[in-house]
Amino acid sequence: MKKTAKNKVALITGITGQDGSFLTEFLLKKGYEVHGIIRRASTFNTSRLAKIYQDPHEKDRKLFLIHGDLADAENIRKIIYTVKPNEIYNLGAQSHVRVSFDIPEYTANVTGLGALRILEAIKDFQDHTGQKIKFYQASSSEMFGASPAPQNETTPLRPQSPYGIAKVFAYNATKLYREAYGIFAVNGILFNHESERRGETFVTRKITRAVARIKAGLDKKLYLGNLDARRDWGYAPEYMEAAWLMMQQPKPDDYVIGTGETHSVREFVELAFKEAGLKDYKKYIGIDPRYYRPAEVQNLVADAAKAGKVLKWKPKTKFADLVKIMVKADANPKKI
Ligand code: NAP
Ligand code: F7E
Repeated sequence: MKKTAKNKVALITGITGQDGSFLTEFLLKKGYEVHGIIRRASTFNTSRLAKIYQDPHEKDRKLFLIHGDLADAENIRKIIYTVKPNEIYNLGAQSHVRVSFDIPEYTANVTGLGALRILEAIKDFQDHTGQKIKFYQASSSEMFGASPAPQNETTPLRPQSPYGIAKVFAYNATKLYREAYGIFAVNGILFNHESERRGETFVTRKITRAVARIKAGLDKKLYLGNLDARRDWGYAPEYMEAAWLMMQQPKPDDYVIGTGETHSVREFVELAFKEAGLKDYKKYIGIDPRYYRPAEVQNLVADAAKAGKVLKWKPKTKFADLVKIMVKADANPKKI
């Protein structure tokens, strides 16, 4: 029987993250059965899934959460053999660039080797069962590192962080398993994408939360690092649609996804404060060198022409609207 979206099964690593939650909503709407790997934590870590959570006792459930970890090959293999997914989206990672300088080995293990563990399990599964599994790797513009902008699928990879190096490893493993074993494996090379669900220590969300707290009188200052770094910032839900589109193509390939616009951290700060009605942003900003990185990626700008042509994907949310969405969502903070 040919699988339509209505009876397809997806397995997502990193389901509790920003992207995982948007992708899950998107796939459930399409009729997929979605299985997500979550890490055991001493506190609830599924808050981003609250809206779509389904109780294990519900009949005709479409969302299933399973404990696991990308560092545990045996567990990953067991999950793949049990779930028998049609599509795997590998979004799980130690995804913070600054933190990767503090825990480089852990980052390499989870962000780099994690992808290899899944690819190996897919290879074995396909050999033993004859059933095909498609694989999506969450590759990153951070892999381009020091390569001048704009960056596309042919730009040399010159990573500037342990995170970037780990992503290059996973990217190359994905390409190799596609070329050597014929696995349908794609790299989505996504530039920075943000949302109201962005982790609180990434710069955009750190700024929009601080703006709200300063406005409410809960904080006086926001401490940041390099204000001159430039990023190509888009809106996360749109990027997850692009990931899905890559998996629906007749042939596996790699695609750059981004807006083609670049803005500095300083511009983001200025606009976010202005959006909240706080005019002189400089009054509220302090520079703390602890947020500098031993090596920095100065400028990222996506050339996403291939995705436009092949996937018919175009970004919809522009920079100013993204800032607006995030400032609005963080308004009225609770006192903590
Ligand atoms: P995120 O919010 O930091 O989410 C990361 C996810 O990975 C979380 O669900 C986290 O679980 C999980 N995870 C961390 N360590 C794990 C481990 N050892 N085993 C299993 N799962 C683990 O990241 P995101 O922004 O959604 O990004 C999704 C993916 O895209 C990541 O691979 C990231 O590197 C990549 N990427 C992101 C961007 C971007 O701008 N957002 C751009 C390019 C690529 P917990 O909730 O338990 O921590
Ligand atoms: O930093 C500068 C910082 O941590 C953006 C991840 O999703 O996108 C993300 O990585 C810029 C950098 O994101 C602070 O130096 C200044 O130049 O928000 P960020 P990132 O490093 O670009 C890529 C594509 C990914 O793949 C990653 O997973 O902002 N910056 N002051 C600061 N950054 C932070 N975090 N905190 C500051 O106080």
